[in-house]
Amino acid sequence: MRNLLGAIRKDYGKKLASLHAWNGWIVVVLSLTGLVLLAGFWRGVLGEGRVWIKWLHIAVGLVSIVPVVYYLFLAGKHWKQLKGKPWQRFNVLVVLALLTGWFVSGVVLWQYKAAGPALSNSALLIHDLLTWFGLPYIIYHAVTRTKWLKEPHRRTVEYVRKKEELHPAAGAQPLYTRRAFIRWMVGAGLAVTLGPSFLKWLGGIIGGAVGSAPTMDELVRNDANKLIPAPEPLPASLPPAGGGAKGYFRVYTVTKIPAFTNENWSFTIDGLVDRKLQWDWTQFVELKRKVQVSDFHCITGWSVYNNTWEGIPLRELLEQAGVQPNAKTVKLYSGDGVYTDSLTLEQAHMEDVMVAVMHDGKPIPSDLGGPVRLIVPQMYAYKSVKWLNRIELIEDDHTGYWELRGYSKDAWI
Ligand SMILES: Nc1nc2c(c(=O)[nH]1)N[C@H]1C(S)=C(S)[C@@H](COP(=O)(O)O)O[C@H]1N2
Ligand SMILES: [Mo]
Repeated sequence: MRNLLGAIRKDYGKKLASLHAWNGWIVVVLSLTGLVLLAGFWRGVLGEGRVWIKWLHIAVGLVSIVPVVYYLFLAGKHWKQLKGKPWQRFNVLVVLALLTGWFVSGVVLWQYKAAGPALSNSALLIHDLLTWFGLPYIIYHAVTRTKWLKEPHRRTVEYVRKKEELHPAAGAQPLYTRRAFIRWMVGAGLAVTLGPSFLKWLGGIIGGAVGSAPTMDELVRNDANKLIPAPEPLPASLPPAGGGAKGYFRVYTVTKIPAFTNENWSFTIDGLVDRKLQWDWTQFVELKRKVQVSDFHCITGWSVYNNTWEGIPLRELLEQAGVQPNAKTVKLYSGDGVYTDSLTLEQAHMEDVMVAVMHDGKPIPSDLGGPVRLIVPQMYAYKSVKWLNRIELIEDDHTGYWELRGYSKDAWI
């Protein structure tokens, strides 16, 4: 052990410098991949590629602890060296806190199943929070302290002046090199891409935390669907039996958000059924609905609690259509024309699987999958197909959109 420590401490300066560089590159990769994962926009563009980016992010994230641990061996000496430089010491602490915070919350998110939704939810919040405050900090640090450690003597103005005196032809050594310029550009690029998502995220958090949920109101106000008549909420729905949802939905879609009218909307049950059923909107709002209160968990770590959903239990629709004995799988189609998923017949018969029409007493807005979406409270929300408009009973298995792209078929929470 002593020898190991000795070996690590030898060539201390060089090691610290290369550690710093490695760490910098790790942060760059994690930032870029992380931002792609965060921005809803990329979900549609990347499709399958997104799953690879996720695994790259997780792998590099796990590796990111190595420089931190390695640094701890050098920390004693470094700390002494930074005596009288409180800002640099502060910086070291901030960076260590950021890296460990990201690492720990990242591991929880990676192991979301073992961690459970409540823990994943706080881990995601911490992970995002550290990103929004840590990333600008690190970019600033990278830009303003370029060449620190590597060639510390170049930082001083005297060095530049002396060099000019010695080699006047060479001209002044610029304080900011091409590399620094590139970093600036990276920083500016990040700020431009980051800014809007940050504000949106912050708005959501504040809305969620304060409980006034302006984002939900906004979603309802911006409903692109024009379906008449609006469904009348049952007494258990308005005021919502669950007391109003806690948390906020991140709007996920792999396509443009579709918009429906009475003309282009219908709902179909077909395949291996005794009676193929089809409703238009005016018929569909007449169907007898029930109310349930349930939590909604996305596999990426966020949850919305105490949702009051009003809709038709899926098993009642299946009963109406009459499922034939050879049917094994309930295939679910989204009206976006792309997204599908499936449940086994047994899963589809769970009491709380609902073809939902209202959320907290209001029609489900288009951003959240309205006019009709599926709700499967006991499974991760990728099963909860938005803009649901067709249910087909089939004999074969069906692998859904995200399941084709790496999500587990086992979606149980
Ligand atoms: N049609 C469609 N349904 C979908 C998705 C989607 O991209 N398209 N995303 C799924 C995932 S992964 C989640 S977490 C929830 C998100 O629902 P929300 O956008 O209402 O928050 O919808 C699910 N259903
Ligand atoms: Mo999800």
